[in-house]
Amino acid sequence: APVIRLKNYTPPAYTITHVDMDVSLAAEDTVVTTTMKVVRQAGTPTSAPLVLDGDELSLDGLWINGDKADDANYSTTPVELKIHRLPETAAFDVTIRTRLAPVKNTKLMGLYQSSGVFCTQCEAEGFRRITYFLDRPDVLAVYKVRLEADKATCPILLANGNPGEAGELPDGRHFAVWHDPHPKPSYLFAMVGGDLDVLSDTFTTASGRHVDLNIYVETGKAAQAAYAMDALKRSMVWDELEYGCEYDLEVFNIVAVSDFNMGAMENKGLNVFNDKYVLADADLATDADFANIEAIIAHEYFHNWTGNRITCRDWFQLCLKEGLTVYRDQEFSADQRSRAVQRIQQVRWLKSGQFPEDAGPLAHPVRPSAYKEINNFYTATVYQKGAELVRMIATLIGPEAYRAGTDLYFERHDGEAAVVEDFLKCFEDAAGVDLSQFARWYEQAGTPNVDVEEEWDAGSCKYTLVLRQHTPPTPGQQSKKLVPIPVRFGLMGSDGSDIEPRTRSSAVKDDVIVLTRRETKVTFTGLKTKPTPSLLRGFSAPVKLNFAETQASRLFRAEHDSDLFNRWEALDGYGLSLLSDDATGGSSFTEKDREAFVLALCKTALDDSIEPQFRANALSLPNEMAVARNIGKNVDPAIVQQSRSALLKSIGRQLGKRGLDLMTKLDTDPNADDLAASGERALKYSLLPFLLVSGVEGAHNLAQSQFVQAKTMTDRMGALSAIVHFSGDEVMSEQCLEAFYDRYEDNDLVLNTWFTLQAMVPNAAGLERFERLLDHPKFSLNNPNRARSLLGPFAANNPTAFYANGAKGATLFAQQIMTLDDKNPQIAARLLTVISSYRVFKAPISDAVTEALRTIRAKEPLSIDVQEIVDSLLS
Ligand code: DPP
Ligand code: ZN
Repeated sequence: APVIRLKNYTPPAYTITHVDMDVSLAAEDTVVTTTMKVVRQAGTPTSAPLVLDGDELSLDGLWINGDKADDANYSTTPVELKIHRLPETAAFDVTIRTRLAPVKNTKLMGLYQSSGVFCTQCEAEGFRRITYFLDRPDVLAVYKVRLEADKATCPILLANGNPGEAGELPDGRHFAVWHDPHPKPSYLFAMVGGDLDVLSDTFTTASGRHVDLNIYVETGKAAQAAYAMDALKRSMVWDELEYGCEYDLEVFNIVAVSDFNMGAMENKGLNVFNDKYVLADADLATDADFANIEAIIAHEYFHNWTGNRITCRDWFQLCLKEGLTVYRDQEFSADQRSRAVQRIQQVRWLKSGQFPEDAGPLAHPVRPSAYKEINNFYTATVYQKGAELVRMIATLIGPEAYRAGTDLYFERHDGEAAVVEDFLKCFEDAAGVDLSQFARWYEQAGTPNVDVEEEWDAGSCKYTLVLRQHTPPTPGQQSKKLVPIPVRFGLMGSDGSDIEPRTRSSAVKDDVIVLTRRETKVTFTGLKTKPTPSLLRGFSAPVKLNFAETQASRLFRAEHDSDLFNRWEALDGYGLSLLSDDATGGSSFTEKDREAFVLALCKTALDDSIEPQFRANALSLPNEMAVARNIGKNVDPAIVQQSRSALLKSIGRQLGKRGLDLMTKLDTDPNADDLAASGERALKYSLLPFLLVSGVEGAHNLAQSQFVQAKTMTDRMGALSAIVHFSGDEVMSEQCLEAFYDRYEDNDLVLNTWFTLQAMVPNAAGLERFERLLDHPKFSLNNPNRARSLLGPFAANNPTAFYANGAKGATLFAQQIMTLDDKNPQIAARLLTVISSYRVFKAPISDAVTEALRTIRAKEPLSIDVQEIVDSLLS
């Protein structure tokens, strides 16, 4: 497969300004007739052929300016339609008729059916599976779409934009016309036809525009869309207030489908969602599910301006819309919920998903420079690190200049397909700063390290911080340049309060030290005693901070830091070092250090003056994979697990009856969108595992009664998960799993969580269970959510089971990936990336994975998607 390179970008020779589609929907034989107005671009000779993209299409007719094309004038290959002789006029019409079988489309790209509902997914390159087209994001057209279908099975017919004419047709068919006035790239095209229920509402924009809001769901489930609707309205208000962005059509439609490759898709005026991110009520969804729904509804809505009104010139610029939109949804969630807790969760995700990517064989810059299959680049790096880059810009220039920069971006580039440079230029112009060094963050892969040393001169009362940056090499990028790193900081006095820092250093602006050089030295004066530094507050840059701080100082910060994020970070970092030291037989921690950590953690857990959701996060110790990656090489998963269990037990014993009492006290309101109640539930179920593993008297009974009397899914899942993983009582575990299954057997979304929970059962028993679940009648590779629910967590986060029995799990996993590759290569490739840290494990284990990867590589045919990932993982 060819490698596509950023440096080879050329503007299109022709563009398409108008598209008029007529689609007659049928499962086996959909007919699509598309008339496009083609415009020859300046400099293109009239002899230049028009080359349109296509993928698995069957061409059924071709007309130029309404005349049937002569066979000699065009040719097709599996990936294109080339029209040789064209009218000499600057603009002309091309009409193409294609025939599709949506029911056979297992790749879920283009037009397909999900539980009988016709729907589309066109990002990145799915539109070319519907018609031949200039399927690239820098070709923007106005679309009119006429849909027709059988009225009984498809009473609802939707496309982008505003609704137009609709009516009856003979033979029980009907039609609907949709018109989208905003020019858009083809990846934002969408259409839907099916029998769906709807939850409707309205919204009035700041300037008084009336908007109809509709969320379409499987019949009988409209009530489950209520929280999504509420989140949508809050998103619309927030975007007006925070970014001055108003909605721009008469309707905003969302359709939830059960088979979907991504989380959701921001098609103009017609978002299509994985139903996992729409459907919820207290009995069916956990508090975490609600939070995800809120974030993803907001994310897709925010794309209306950052992605749709201003789109990307080419797919290398994906971060331009995704990094910015993730940052926007993160800030939205922070405003709706607890900012500190949101930040903790974002950083957890960054460190567990993006840092490993940046440190391993799949490392790539936020703006990659080459790819084979663009679907492989919807990554944590493009999304999460991309968001961190926008956050750093906001930190470096301040909130007012940041807002001025985004205002300028919307004003200057509305209606355009832009590049990262355009975006940065807006902040340069608005803030009067030079971001040329900052631009390196977009080009350079790898997580920068910041090594910190401190010096205290008691005689002159001077305290100096020395910060040095270096970025380790990544595949294909050996030497790294210096990047600007904003380190938000504070100096803490001996009573724990912040001291006003006094320095003449030009690297310091307010509470941020900006590292632009290899080494930055900052001296603070006027201090009576040596301060305790709190560095990288709020995780102000996506870097790895190495500071040889004493354990005592860490605990001091955990207790007193005015930055709540850093209080969490201090505990988390302590736990990670302690577990890594234990698992490698190290001697950095004394028994006293260990006790001190256990005491500090319990104190935090039991401290009613701190918000419960924060305490829950503090109690969630680094998982086995985090410890394994931190150790970095030669890891034995069994030993990591033993260390972790031992620590869990110590903490549980220390919590003891006080932990149990606290749990009992946290008897919360079942109202799922009450944030205070959800915080209390989070704390409650983060305590339970400790109490169970350490055998605190009464914990076993409490777990069981919590499960039986559960008032919400959070209660039910919290109790079930603790019972299965920590009670050691197999009989009770099986009974509860069965009861859960009986109750939710017919609810696919809930059943996914039942698979996920069991995919995390450790050791050989977990491997056996995994094998049994692969054969379970409800397991299927056809539904992406179901495939992910079992394969993902097993391969990503359950090392003792995955690598048990000579890494048999790796072999089983490889077989599933190969089967999936024939159906849905995009999902197969994505699932495969979760094992990218396999090389941290000791040789027999990593060798077995290499073997499994070679087996996949030898498969024929093998999709480009999977091939590209396997090649990287093996390199
Ligand atoms: N739908 C995906 C997202 O919103 C890709 N654009 O991130
Ligand atoms: Zn997005």
